[in-house]
Amino acid sequence: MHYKDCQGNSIYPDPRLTVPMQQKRVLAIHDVSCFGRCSLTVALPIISATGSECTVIPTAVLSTHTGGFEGYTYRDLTEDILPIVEHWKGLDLRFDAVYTGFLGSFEQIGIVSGIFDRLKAQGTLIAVDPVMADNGKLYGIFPEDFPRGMRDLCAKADVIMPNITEACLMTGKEYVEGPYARKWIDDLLERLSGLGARQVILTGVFFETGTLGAAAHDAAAGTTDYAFRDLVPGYYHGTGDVFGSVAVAALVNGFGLAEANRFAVDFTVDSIIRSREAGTDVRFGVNFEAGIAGLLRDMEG
Ligand code: PXL
Repeated sequence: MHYKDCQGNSIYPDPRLTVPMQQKRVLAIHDVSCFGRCSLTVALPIISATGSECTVIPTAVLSTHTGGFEGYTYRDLTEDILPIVEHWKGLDLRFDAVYTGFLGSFEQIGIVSGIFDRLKAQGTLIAVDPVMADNGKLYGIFPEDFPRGMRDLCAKADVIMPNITEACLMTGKEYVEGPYARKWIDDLLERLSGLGARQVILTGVFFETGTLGAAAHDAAAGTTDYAFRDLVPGYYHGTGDVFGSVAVAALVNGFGLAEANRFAVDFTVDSIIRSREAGTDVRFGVNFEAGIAGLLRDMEG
């Protein structure tokens, strides 16, 4: 991985070390959608493959994700979440990151918020993807005031990763379709930072038709960096989770916000291209698996 000292010199592998550097541990709190690559079936392989231990709390088990399938099963696991964390008490577990995505109810948001308080230690990165909306619309399964719950959860995070729709819903800015003016994106990033998180990665950004990417804003450093690729037409499910998982994996491996954003954009777009070329049903998620070896090589630099 990419360990550097304050002068930017590589310190791994460090010849002075007789034991390997401490492995990072990430807690991923998402649902298990059994089919349709998203949430934990994406986060677990990506975070593990990039060298971190990936501990999980499944919040629900669904036969598929809710985007475009009829008649899916939904086993809510809200009651199991706190007992899982309680059981860990005696194990003295420390987490380098806690990463949350799709949460099914206000109650789950409240429980996860309490878990942040319990598990946050020095050096724990709290990463929240407020999964709830896209293309200007809140997903039909959520009540209209759900953005308020996600906004409160984002206030407790170190890094948040909304798309433009989610960002607008949480900040009260009117949603518009792109291409966006730079000032419009700057204002949205400011509003998002105002929710409380130090770092913001905003997806779905484009200034010119035919491109698409994400903005990485660090409020403390006063920086905004962009990563763009050519637009691949079509709407592919699960790509937000692919994106978020790579960004979290990069951040825990010591990359900066702008680099994490670049890794996430490139990995997600390459996965979309593979699935598009294969003609895969867009509900089935994207072929990220074929990109994992390359991601690992790129992160090892
Ligand atoms: O990819 C986000 C996601 C995760 N989990 C479930 C979903 C969705 C998006 O629709 O339905 C269950």
